[in-house]
Amino acid sequence: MKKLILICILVAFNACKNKGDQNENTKTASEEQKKPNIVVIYVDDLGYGDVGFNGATEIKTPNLDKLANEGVRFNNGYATSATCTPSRYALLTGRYPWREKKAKILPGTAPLIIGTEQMTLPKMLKEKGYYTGIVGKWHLGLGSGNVNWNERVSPGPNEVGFDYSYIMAATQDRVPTVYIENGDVVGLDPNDPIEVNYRKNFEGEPTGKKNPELLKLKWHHGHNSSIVNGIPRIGYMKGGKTALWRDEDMADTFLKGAQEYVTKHKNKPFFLYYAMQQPHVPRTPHERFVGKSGLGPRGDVILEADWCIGEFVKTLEKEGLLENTLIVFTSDNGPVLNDGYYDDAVEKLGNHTPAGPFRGGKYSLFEAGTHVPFFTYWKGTIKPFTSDALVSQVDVLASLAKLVGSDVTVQDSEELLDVFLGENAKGREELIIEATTRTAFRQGDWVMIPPYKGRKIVTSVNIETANSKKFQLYNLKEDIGQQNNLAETNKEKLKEMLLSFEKIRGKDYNNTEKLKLK
Ligand code: NG6
Ligand code: CA
Repeated sequence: MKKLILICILVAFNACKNKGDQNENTKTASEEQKKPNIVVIYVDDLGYGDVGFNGATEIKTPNLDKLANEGVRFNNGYATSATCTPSRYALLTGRYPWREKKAKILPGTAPLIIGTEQMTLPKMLKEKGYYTGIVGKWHLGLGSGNVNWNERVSPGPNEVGFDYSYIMAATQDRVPTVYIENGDVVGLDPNDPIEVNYRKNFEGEPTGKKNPELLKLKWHHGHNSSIVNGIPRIGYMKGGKTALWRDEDMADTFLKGAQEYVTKHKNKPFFLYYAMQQPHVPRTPHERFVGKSGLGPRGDVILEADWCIGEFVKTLEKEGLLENTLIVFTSDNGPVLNDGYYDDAVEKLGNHTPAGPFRGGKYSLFEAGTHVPFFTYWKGTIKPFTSDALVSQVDVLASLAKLVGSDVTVQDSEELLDVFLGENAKGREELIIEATTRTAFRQGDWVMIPPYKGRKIVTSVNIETANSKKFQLYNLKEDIGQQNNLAETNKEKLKEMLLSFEKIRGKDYNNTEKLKLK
C-alpha cells in the first residue's frame, strides 16, 4: 500500500513537472514569436512626390502603394538631412548628424565615422537576440584611413553591429565600384589588386574627362574621373576587373542578397537594413525596365525599385514571415533631377512632381530636402492609417528598442513606438533638419530657417538651398509650398522658435554670421 501511494505521488509529481515544463516551453515559444523580424527599406534620393501613395500619377508604384495604404502612411516623416551620409548616420545611431562633424557626404576612401563603441540600431537589436544584416548602400566610411581593398576592410558595418554585410562602400557614382561582403571585396582576383585614390589618377588609366569616346553615359558636372562599365565616376580606381559591378544588375544583386538573407535567417528573429541604390545617379535600370516609365532612367529605376520591393515582400510571404515582420520604408533625402549626368531626368520629367507639394529638393533646407516618403507596414498588426504625426528617422532606434524590450536610449532618438504602429498620432513636438552644414527647425506646423550666407541656388542641380540673409518663418499648415515668409509679421513666433531651436542646437550653429533678432 505504502509503495502504491509513493508511486502515485511520484506519478502526480512528474505530471505536474511536465505540465510546468510545457508551460515554460509554450511561454518561451510565444515570447519568441512576439519578437518580430524588422526590415528597414531605405531608398536613395526618392522624393515625397515620387510615389503613388503620396499622389504621383505619372509614375506607378503599385507595390509600395499597397504596403503604404495597408500600413501607417506618414504625411510628416523626415530624414534628418538633405543628403545621404548624415541621414544614414542618424538612422543607425539615433543621434542628430550635426553633432558629428564627419557626417557629411563622404568619398569612397573615408574612414568609418561611427565609433565602434557607439550604440547603433543593429547593436541594440543584436543585444536582444536578433541576427542583424545590411544589404545595399553603406556610405558611412570604411577602415581607419588608407584602406587596402585587397585585404579584409575593417572596421565597417560588421564592427558596428551587423552580423552580416553585403554593401557598396559609398555611392553608385563613387569608386570603388565593387561589392564588399563581410569586409572582403567580392570576386577579387589577387593578381589584379584594386587601388583607389580620390586626388590623382593612376598612370595610363582613362578618365571621363579625357576619354569621352569610352562613355555610354555622359557627365554633366563632377563625375569625370575613372570610367567603369562605360560610366564616368567620382574618384580614381585601378584594377579589380573581375570584381567590378555591372550597374544594370545592381538592383537584382541587392534584391537577391536581401531575399537570401531572409531565407537563411528565417528561424531566428532577424533585422535587415535593405539599403537600395535607386534613384540615385547613375540611374541604370536593368534592361527589363528601360523605357518603361516614359520619364527616362530616373522614372525607370523607380519602377525597378518598386518591383524589387514587391519581390522582396513575396519572399517574406512565401517563407510565412509577413505577419511577423515589421517593415519601415523611407528615403535618405529628397529628390534631384540632374545630379551630374545627362540622363534625361530633366528633359523627360513631363508633369511628374518628385518633390510633391514641397519647395526645394536634395541639398535644400526647404521641405523637399528632408520631408520624404515614410511608412510602416506589419500585416495583421498595423491597421491602415494615415498619420499626421511628426516623425524622424532618428526616432527609429528608440522606438524599435521599445518594441524589442531593450532599455537602450540615445540622446536624440524619441521613443514613438505607438506612433510607428499607428496607435497614436502624436509624434514629436519639434525637429531639427539639416542640409549640408546648415540647420533649420520645425515645431508643430511651423518651420524656422535661420539666415545663412552662400548661394541661393545650387545652379548645377537647379535646386534652391533656402539660404537667405533674413530669417524665414513658414506655417506649413497654410503654406505647404513655403511661399509666404512670416518672419517679419510674426516676430513673436519667430522669437519663440529661435529660442527653442537654440536650446537644442546651441548658439554657435552659424559660424558664418552672427545672428541677431532685430
Ligand atoms: C555630390 C555628387 C552627387 C551625389 C552626391 C551624394 C558631384 C558634382 N555631385 O557631391 O552626384 O553623388 O554627392 O549623394 O559630384 S548622396 O545621396 O549620397 O548624398
Ligand atoms: Ca541620397
